[in-house]
Amino acid sequence: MATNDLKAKFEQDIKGATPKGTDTLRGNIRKRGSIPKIGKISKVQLCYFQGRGLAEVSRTALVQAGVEFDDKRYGAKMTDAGFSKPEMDADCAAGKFATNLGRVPVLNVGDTQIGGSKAILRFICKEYGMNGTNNVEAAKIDSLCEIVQDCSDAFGKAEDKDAWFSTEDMAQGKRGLFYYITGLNGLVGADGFAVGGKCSMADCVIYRFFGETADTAGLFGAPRSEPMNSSEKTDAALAKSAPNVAAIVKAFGETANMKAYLANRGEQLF
Ligand SMILES: N[C@@H](CCC(=O)N[C@@H](CS)C(=O)NCC(=O)O)C(=O)O
Repeated sequence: MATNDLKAKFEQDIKGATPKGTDTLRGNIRKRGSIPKIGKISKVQLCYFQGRGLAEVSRTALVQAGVEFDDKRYGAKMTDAGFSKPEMDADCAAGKFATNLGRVPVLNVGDTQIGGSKAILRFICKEYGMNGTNNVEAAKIDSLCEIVQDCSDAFGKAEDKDAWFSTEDMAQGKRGLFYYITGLNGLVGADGFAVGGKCSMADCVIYRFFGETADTAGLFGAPRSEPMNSSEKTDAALAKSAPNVAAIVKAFGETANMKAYLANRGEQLF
């Protein structure tokens, strides 16, 4: 079937209409509990705003896995009356985000709507081979993602952001970036991948937190967005104390898929 026909079929499916021939496919999805890989067109749609926020890490997971997906992005702007997002509101009223309580991100996979940024990321990584090759690797990946989350939470709470980058104090209550990245460095691979010598959810999460930068429209803050508000300081800290983590960030951003995605990502609202 020609690519355009497949795309039209996909769009009809997303709208709820069932084109001829999809019943067997849907039957197969139910039986296998899995997404069909139909050549280069997969029936995957990720809905979020025209910004990075809670969806970007899942977008990059799909990108690294080579999954062609409908990257549905809703516009939004700040007005005197508040946050305005009419298209998203209309789709919300139509029940399109019910599984995330009317919020985004939502992932549509065939007939299934998956709500919640973390559930979406985990699903994508399990479905597309980015969650390790056994339960032990999966647990390591999970653990690394949690450590990055701990680091992110601690950065958010740190009152002195300069001390965050400089302190080497390891005592509870006094820890800064150094504590997290030296520990993380010892847990990840030295080959540019966090676990198992291949790209996994942990690499996606590490890149999102330590590597992701963008010039944005600044809808929710500064237009220039950098890891922990400073690529320079983050890169210097990784180079000094966490070369394995630095190598993961570099390798992740330099894949052909990521380069193509970033070149075409377009303007970000935030
Ligand atoms: N825990 C949820 C939070 C979802 C959430 O707060 N989404 C925001 C965008 S970042 C949203 O849809 N806000 C619009 C609204 O609540 O109407 C997740 O991780 O998906």
